[in-house]
Amino acid sequence: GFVNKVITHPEFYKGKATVKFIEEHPELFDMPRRKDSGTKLLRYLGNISVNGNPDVKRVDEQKVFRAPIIPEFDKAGAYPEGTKDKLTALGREGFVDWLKNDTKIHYTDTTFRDAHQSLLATRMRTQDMLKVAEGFAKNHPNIFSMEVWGGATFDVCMRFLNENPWERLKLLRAAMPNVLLQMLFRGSNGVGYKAYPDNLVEKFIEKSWENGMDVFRIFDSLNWIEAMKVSIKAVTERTGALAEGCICYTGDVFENNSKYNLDYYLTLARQLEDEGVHMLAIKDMAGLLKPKSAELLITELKKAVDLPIHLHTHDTSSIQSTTYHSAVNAGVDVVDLALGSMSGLTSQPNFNSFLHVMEGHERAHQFDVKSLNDYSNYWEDVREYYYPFESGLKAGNAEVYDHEIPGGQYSNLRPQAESLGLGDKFQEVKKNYAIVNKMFGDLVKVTPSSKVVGDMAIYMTSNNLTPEDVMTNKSLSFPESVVSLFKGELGQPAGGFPMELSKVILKGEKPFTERPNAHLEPIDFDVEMKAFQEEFDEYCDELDFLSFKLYPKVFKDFYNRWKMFGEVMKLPTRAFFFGLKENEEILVELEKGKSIIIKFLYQSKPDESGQCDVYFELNGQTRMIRVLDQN
Ligand code: 3PY
Ligand code: ZN
Repeated sequence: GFVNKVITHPEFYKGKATVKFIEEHPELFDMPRRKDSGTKLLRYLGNISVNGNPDVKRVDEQKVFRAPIIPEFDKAGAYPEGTKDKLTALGREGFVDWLKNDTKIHYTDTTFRDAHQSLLATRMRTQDMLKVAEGFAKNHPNIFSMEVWGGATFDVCMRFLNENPWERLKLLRAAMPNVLLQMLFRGSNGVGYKAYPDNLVEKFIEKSWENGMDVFRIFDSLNWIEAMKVSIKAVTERTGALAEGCICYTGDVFENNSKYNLDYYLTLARQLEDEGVHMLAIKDMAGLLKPKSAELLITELKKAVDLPIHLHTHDTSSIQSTTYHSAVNAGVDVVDLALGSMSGLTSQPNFNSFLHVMEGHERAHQFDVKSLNDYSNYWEDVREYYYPFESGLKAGNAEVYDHEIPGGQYSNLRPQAESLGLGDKFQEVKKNYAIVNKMFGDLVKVTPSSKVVGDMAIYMTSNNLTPEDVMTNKSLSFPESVVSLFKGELGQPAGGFPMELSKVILKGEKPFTERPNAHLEPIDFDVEMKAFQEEFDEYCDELDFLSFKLYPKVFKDFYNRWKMFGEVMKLPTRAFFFGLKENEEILVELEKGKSIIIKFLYQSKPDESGQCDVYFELNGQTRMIRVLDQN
């Protein structure tokens, strides 16, 4: 039946099929949803074992893995009271008052989101988080929040991990019911890279709240408050969650001549307060905030607004714990840290070590550091499975103050440059990044505006272009993202776009200055949901529909792989990325209390048509899967 349909398909048979084959011919895999999950996983493992995981570009056959040790916790015990319970008990205003009046410094743990987004290309799988989520929430209920969702994770879950991001949220919520869960939200760009219709943004926020989200950190990639209003209002009016209005930090607050001076930040903060946010975040995505600047900025913000202040940075320069120390002295309320082995460099500063910085400080907050070290050790071992996604950065770099590349982008840029054959021109890419920023009028650079600057820097590097070439060479066709930015599709930067360059890039087309979302038709949820269910079968719910509306192509591919391969999120991480070795056996828990044992026996050499027979044992029964060898 099914497998036969595939292997006799002319494209597949001729050996032309690639991984894309599956995505382009979903009709071949049309079958009832409840078809044996074990068989689907065998199909996945057979494919990975023969052809490798297409997302893993480099396999180290010598790599030795250690078994991560899950720190102990009281499995039967109740969850101790945490910040989520406090929010429920006090309500939003009461909670905010409590936070403002508490003299202790509070911590957000970014290990489950920004840390792996910035160090491991966002590839951390839900399973590795879930193994320690309950224990962490029970052992460290005094954490302010766990950043677990949003940013790039939504896209990457579907695109590369074959996971449903909503399922991740629900599972983490269930495992950590006592502490606040936090997400990063790109304002009118949602968890994507472009503007979405307002009512989609609103619905997304509503559903995120219903499924467990407590704190929405809302920013705009050009710090354009206009573009944040819909999201802020959605959180304050449609949910019981905390709206954290977020200002992105760039340049240096001491530079009075820059448009990003102290006044700029204070004005934005007041505007956000007027919009009704519950907390204020300063998001230092590139790690540019120096200790003295933090002291000035936090001190003045505290005077300007009556909101708790949450500070976020990246440790690219390697000195950002000193910045936090200054910020704590200046009265910041919460800072973002990552567990030791997932911290540093383009990630957040080291949680475990920072607790030692705070030893003896009047604002110290007691945490069990020994236990946090156990969690750090767990992540140290887990991180090894993700070695293909390591950026290769080895030490802090002071050049960040020149190029201002955000942490998450910096760790990605070298692999991106390498994939375009610019591996030995990485220094030039960084220089061009700074040059492009100047040409563009000095922008706030954070997803998605940072991507545009990066695209242009790579474009100029690969074509050997100078700024003069850009202005004078009429035949250049600029990257699509650059044209879109200048059209106004990501909103308006402080001071507007440079006019001359704008004319060159838009080649006469007129830009607009109103909100990009204002041009987008609202979604008719009833009508479109129906069409969606018809296309993707009735099991796809409204959450899947939101995924589809945000990322149509990514969702479709994800859905087709899910039909083909089933619940791959249940596979152990090593097997998911690297397949199984001969005689290797894994236990896969399909649902609570229902596990299967899969053993890889062997694979035949490919026959004339390129097919391999891959033999497994599934719960002791021998099973064979035919896989086309694409090597
Ligand atoms: C994101 O938008 O994903 C970011 O982390 C920006 O810093
Ligand atoms: Zn960040």
